[in-house]
Amino acid sequence: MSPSFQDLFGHPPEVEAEAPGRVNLIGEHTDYNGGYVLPMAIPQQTQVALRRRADKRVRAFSVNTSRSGEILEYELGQESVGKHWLDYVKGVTQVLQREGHALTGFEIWISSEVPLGSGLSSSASLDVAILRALRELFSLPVEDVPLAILGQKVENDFVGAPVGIMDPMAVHLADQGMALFLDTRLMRFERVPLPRALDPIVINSGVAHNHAAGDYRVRRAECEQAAALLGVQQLRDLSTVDLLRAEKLPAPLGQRVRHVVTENARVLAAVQALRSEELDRLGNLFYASHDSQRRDYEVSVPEIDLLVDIAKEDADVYGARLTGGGFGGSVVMLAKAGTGSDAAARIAEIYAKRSGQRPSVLVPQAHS
Ligand code: GAF
Repeated sequence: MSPSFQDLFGHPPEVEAEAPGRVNLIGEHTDYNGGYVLPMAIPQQTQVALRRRADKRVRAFSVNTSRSGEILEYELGQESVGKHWLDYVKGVTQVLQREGHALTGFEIWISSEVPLGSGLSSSASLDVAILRALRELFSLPVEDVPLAILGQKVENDFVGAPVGIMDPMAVHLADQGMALFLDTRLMRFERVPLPRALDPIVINSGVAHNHAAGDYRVRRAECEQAAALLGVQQLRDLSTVDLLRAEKLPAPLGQRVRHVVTENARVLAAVQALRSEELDRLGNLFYASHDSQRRDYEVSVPEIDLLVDIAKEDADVYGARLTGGGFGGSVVMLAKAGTGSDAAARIAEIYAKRSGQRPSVLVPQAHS
């Protein structure tokens, strides 16, 4: 059994907080282009427990990496990147202090059920859980959207992952059974209920990704370059009529633009399809999104394509697509209500046999 806060530190915590992982239903690689996204929370959570100290020392323990009770330490104001889970704690304390928030040291216990490197936002879930706990512990005057922005800063400015705003917004503000329709430029959001006729399924391919690594950064840079060449601030400013112009850009910029522009349109169409419960249409949007990620944005891998292809053959599935940053991770699927668990088990079994990978199935609770 893993040690509790009391076992490790000899007293109970003062504050406990949690934050879920997320699955993005549709709207991939649109957030850093000022576009639309449609994530929802998953039941898997990151939990943290904290207690203040009188000095500047932070003493941290993670159930996921150390069952033997090893506590890692650092001094507030002396945060340095270690390419380690402790970076998320250090990143949060550095970002908060730089924003002028007064902290003292603390003890922190962390436990996460969100699988790492699975495209389900394990890191944003950790950032937001720590931010929520510190906000409560030190009564910090931080509102909800600014808290999500701080989560993004931890990733961008400290960890060095050039991610967009979707994940911290999703894990902080999305609800289970409700999609969070977010306009990332205007930072306006709306919660859209999932039809009762749908079971969302998530299957983790078993192929891990890492966003601090090169490919995500390259895609982001390609989008910025394309926007500059087309004379717009962000690719959000383009519509389908601009695609002819985009085709004349040096390869592969045209196809990157095509993905972002068509994906933004698919998010808007998906929100309509959710509201009108047009489930076949929604499923087709999922498949179209996957094709666009596979051919135009080139963020898929053969294992993920295999999962989507197997889903296409399943009579209970409306649609399937790669979710999250890509280069591995998970597939999100929409199945007929009541069939989700069985369909997921079936698809995962075929996939395991054909790929040699060890998939894991997560079936988010569809309705609140
Ligand atoms: C990752 C990033 F963290 C998000 O900001 C987003 O860009 C996503 O990849 C792709 O849609 O999850």
